[in-house]
Amino acid sequence: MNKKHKNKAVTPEEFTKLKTIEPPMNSAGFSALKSVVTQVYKYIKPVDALRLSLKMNQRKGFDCPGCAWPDPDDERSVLGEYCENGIKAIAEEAQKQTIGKDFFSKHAVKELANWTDFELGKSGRLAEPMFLPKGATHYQPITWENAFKKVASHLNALESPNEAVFYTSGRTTNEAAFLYQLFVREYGTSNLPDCSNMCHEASGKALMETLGIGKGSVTLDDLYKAEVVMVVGQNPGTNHPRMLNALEKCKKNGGKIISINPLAEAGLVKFTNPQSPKALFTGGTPIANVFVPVTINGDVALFKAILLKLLEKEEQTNEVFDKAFIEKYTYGYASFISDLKTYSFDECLKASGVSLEVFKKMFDLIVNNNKIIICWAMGLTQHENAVDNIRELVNLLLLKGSIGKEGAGTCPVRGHSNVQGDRTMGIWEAAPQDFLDKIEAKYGFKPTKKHGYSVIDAIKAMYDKKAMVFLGLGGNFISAVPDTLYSAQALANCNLTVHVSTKLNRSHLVNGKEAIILPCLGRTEKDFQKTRVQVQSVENSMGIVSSTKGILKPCSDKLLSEVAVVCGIAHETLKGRSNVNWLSYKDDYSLVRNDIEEIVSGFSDYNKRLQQPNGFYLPNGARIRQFHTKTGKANFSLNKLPDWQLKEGELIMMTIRSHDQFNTTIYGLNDRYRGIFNERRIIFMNGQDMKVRNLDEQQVVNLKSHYKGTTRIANNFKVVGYDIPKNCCATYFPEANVLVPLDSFAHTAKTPASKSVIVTVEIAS
Ligand SMILES: Nc1nc2c(c(=O)[nH]1)N[C@H]1C(S)=C(S)[C@@H](COP(=O)(O)OP(=O)(O)OC[C@H]3O[C@@H](n4cnc5c(=O)[nH]c(N)nc54)[C@H](O)[C@@H]3O)O[C@H]1N2
Ligand SMILES: Nc1nc2c(c(=O)[nH]1)N[C@H]1C(S)=C(S)[C@@H](COP(=O)(O)OP(=O)(O)OC[C@H]3O[C@@H](n4cnc5c(=O)[nH]c(N)nc54)[C@H](O)[C@@H]3O)O[C@H]1N2
Ligand SMILES: [Mo]
Repeated sequence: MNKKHKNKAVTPEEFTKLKTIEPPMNSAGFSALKSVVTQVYKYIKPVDALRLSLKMNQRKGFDCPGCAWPDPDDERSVLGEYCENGIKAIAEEAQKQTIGKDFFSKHAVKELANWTDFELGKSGRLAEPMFLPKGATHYQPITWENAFKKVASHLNALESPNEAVFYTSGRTTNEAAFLYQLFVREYGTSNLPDCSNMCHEASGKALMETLGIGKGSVTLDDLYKAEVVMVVGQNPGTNHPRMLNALEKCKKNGGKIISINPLAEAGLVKFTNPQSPKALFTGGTPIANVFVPVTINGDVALFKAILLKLLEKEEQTNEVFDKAFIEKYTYGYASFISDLKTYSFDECLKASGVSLEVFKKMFDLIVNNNKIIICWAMGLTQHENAVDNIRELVNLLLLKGSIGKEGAGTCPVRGHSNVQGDRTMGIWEAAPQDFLDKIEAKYGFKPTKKHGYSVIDAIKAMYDKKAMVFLGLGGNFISAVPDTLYSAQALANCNLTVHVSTKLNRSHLVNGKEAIILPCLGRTEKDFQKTRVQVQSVENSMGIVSSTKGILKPCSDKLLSEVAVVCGIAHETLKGRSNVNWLSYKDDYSLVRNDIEEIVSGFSDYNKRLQQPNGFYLPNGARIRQFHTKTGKANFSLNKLPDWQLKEGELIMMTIRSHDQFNTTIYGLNDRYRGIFNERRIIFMNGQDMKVRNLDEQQVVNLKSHYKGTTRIANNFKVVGYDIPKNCCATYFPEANVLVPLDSFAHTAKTPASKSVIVTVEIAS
């Protein structure tokens, strides 16, 4: 048992007063508009709200700081290319209330640690740099200059640069990300863990190996033209609402949508486009033609069942596979087929938890069409066999020749608005050698070849005191990572923890011996530097790079941009031994882009092309059937059925997002589309599973996770009966992260398996 790490303040356990209703089956529409208005007026002035929504995701506007869904190249809605949750993201960032020295002198760190994430977020925008000295109870103000000196002196005091960890969250722009990784490499390490490690790392690994590029292959236009779109392990109604517009367009063009998910997520079942007044009154379009309620982690089994039936049909009719494509572009077909034949359809279907009737409906769409797109997100990537999940769906696309042609391909739907761009810029603990060689050629220092720590390795290193300084560029490390109590100890073991942030969060309160908060500008704010208001750039989920420029006056005059913070730390740390003129970049970001152009392929004429109204597409081999793999072809892969089994009394648990949160930022306590109000400490359970355990609605239970002989406990959750497959249950991230074992992660990708946690449920005494 993990008693050693018991620390209640890391995760407050109180209830807030749950109310439930039958989940509504449609999303967006009037309720979304109402929710937007309430959220916005809570925080910002109506005139700012209007200005922001008109500029959001518009050409020459700012990129929504929410998700990474792309903007249409052609018609952008005049109402603003926004969604309910995008508006919530900007309202959260653009709020006028600020917190600084008065707030921190009033509230001790220990007191704040007892606040919920919702309460922490509501307190306001961080307004000035703060420092927590060793042994102090309260944060106190520090000047920027002294803050940089403090960070530099800690970094320079380490025995090896590998004793420092440099985390990045995916909101960081290309310019800041490029400079940050350059600083870290010149400082001497490649310890660059990022939120991608917990997100689409498994997609990157699987796609690189099979198709030669770690990104998706489709464009928005492909989505409009697809015959079938499979949405697997993704909840777009909440997490990528503008994707529903694209799916709606696809359907209007005759396309069919399949949702593969343990939950009938509202946005996929019925959707009312808030940008279409007519739809508001008519009730809108149902999105999914077939809903396939797969069991948690039953996807490899389901895909194998599909592949087996496709093979059977192919052998009967000779019309199912795209043989010309397979012959010309792929590798490993014969061994793939002979491996597939070792599985039984009945066993695979049983393991997937899907009925034959639903399977047939889904299968008919797949077998009869050849332009197939598969979209996926965390429901596939956060399992131990996550890489297999994705390789298996690639097998399906390859058999159908559904890659590198119009209306077909891979669509891993990214999370943070620039998470894909950060990786392109070199935020990568395992960056390829040719990238490092280019850095050496340009800047004249030799970046270490040694791979650095990913998120899981960084936590272990800090726990074992092999890393002593933690710096986070954005994000909320302690709430995002698995195994909260172990990870809290890891951070507490550090000499210094530093966060560059816009909002107060738990990572500022679960700190090292000394701690610093560096407040920075958000996307919506004007970034005025010496030469002019600066433009920055981001890359969306479909590999399009575009500009972003804030429009509001910053909420405090003591904020610096992320670029300025990185340059400040780099200058102070590497003083006298740097080959880079760090301070020059912060006056004029176009200079950063000139450097990026030389180092990162696909960015020629960066400054010029950024001025194009829709930005520019990065090269994408898979999109044009050029597969840059070891074999030079698209590779079939052999994947096993996962071998986990539940013991008596155990359930498999996924940790998911509610409708009112952006990752660890909690906008509110409701999850409207699932009929949940005013509570986050809940566990969704199947009625039969409740019955055998004698559990009633709203019964208070404690959860225990079981992994390789170790038990982790999270107390006080209320049971909510829900339409979820038997033996499956769901809780919210980050409240349930205490239960996610640090050692349970995707093989080869190390994505924490936070969607397949094995738990037991016990009545609280
Ligand atoms: N408003 C808002 N937008 C966001 C975010 C946010 O928190 N709020 N987060 C952003 C980020 S960083 C990311 S990565 C994305 C996340 O976007 P999603 O991946 O949609 O987010 P999750 O809530 O984790 O949802 C996972 C979905 O997978 C399903 N699922 C879970 N396990 C399985 C499984 O084993 N098989 C299948 N087939 N399905 C499964 C769940 O029922 C759920 O519908 O959204 C981004 N956008
Ligand atoms: N159990 C479980 N755990 C998960 C997941 C899950 O599904 N289940 N999902 C995982 C995924 S997909 C992800 S991506 C991670 C997310 O992990 P993170 O990216 O680390 O977390 P966020 O909650 O997005 O970070 C929010 C904080 O970022 C700061 N911030 C916001 N905007 C800006 C900005 O413009 N600049 C700077 N410098 N700071 C800013 C604010 O201070 C805010 O408190 O969590 C992972 N953890
Ligand atoms: Mo993510």
